[in-house]
Amino acid sequence: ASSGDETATFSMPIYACQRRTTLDHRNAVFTEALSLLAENAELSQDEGRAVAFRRAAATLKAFPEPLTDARQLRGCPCLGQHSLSVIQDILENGSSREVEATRRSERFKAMKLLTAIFGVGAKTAAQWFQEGIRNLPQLHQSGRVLTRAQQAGVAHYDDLTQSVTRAEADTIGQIVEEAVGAKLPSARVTLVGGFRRGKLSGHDVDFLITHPEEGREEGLIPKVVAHLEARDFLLYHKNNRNSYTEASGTPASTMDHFERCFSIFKLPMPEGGEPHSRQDDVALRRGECRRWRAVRVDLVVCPFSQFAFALLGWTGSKLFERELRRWATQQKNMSLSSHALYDNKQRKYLKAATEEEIFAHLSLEYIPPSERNA
Ligand code: 8DG
Ligand code: MN
Ligand code: MN
Repeated sequence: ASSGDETATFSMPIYACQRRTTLDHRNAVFTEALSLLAENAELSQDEGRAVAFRRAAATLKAFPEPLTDARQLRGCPCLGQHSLSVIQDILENGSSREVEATRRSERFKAMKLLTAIFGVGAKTAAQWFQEGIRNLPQLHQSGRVLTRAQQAGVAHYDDLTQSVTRAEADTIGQIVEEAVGAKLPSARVTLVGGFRRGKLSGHDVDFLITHPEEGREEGLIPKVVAHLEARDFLLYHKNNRNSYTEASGTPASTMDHFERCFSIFKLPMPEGGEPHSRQDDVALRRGECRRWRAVRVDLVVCPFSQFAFALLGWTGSKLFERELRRWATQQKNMSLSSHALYDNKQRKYLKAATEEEIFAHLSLEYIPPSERNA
């Protein structure tokens, strides 16, 4: 293709689930800018815009070389006018005016701070912002009645806004395995979420639990929670019972129906370890020594026959998951969830024991977890 210019064009597949996206890539300046706009759209509950920016960011994460000229992007999918103008602005001026204005805006800062409270979503934060609440002291002064989750979120705010390390995730993994093993021997615990994708830190730790004899896993969460509570490992938990039936499994949906527990762990810290948070500094100045920190942990239990689907669904990234479901619906006339894959044409469920089999059912090349960082 010699059209008279020297920039090579890459052909990039449209869906993020057709691409290999590793954690390290060449265009962080651009992906961070677009991700901030996506986050802002999410905080404004503008889902359509948020997804558009997420997809644009994902395209740049998969772009194989540093971007120096917008013409390099010809043939790349999911780059709308708005995203392209942000990219152009950064190429010309080193930063995007819109992004920097958003980053500095009072609303964005307050919404980020408020939604960082565990149990507070964009809707609640927007309501509080409307009422003039901008930070934790103002939230306290307002006398708002908080849910039990939000109370825990406020109490452990500093710890929970500090990222979790891989080492901490592994320690929690041992605690969870011990508890699960005590209640249901030969149950399997798998680390999922960002850590399974190779991330070195995360906002929480996610575990998927199953047992090779289907049915044995039923009702496991309350038992494991009781075991953890007796050993003083839990600061907060909320259990959900399994509500899945094949009828509720289709159509493809983001929310699943597994038995699960959203929790805050009380993680013992190594003696004499480095202080982790501002709460530590305060404690240390008071001459106290902090022996633990709070960490968000998600526990999910699935029946063995749904394990591959649950594993795929809980490994993420969120955009990769969304793109898988979009591919299934638009290209295959199938419905994918964390429970099952339904073929609308054959009118039947397609079984799978491994993630590889699910990709094969979807006629997609297998993408390993470390390359699902879209
Ligand atoms: P992070 O914690 O390091 O920030 O990143 P992450 O591990 O990728 O994000 P996450 O918010 O912990 O979510 C991990 C995966 O779990 C993600 O792909 C989406 C999935 N997930 C939830 N909630 C639900 C849910 O209710 N249903 C289903 N099917 N998946 C969910 O987080
Ligand atoms: Mn996670
Ligand atoms: Mn999670």
